[in-house]
Amino acid sequence: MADTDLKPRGKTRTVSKTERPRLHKVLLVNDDFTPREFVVIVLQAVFRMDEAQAARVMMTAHQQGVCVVAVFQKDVAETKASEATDLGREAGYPLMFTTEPEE
Ligand code: TYC
Repeated sequence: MADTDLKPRGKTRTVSKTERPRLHKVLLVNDDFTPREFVVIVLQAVFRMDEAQAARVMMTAHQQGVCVVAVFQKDVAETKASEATDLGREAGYPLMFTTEPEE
């Protein structure tokens, strides 16, 4: 009798790839009202930067309009962006941090 069994003879192998969650950028957006020193203090407080790093990030946003502050998992990025934006709002400034997925 002809062999009509179409089951694979060899061992089948399942290769499971664990995809890493995409990282999200936190962006600092320039505005015309928030004092530079205040932006530096917020960057130090929320993103644990030293004063020199924070001043560089602030100046990049000031000159270019926006600067990447750091990358985190989505929930961490969103929480930190909210915390930092809230500190500005509580002090009466329009300081804005946003998030977006990394490419
Ligand atoms: N442009 C502001 C000023 O001249 C300072 C500033 C820098 C504000 C960066 C926001 O993301 C910012 N006072």
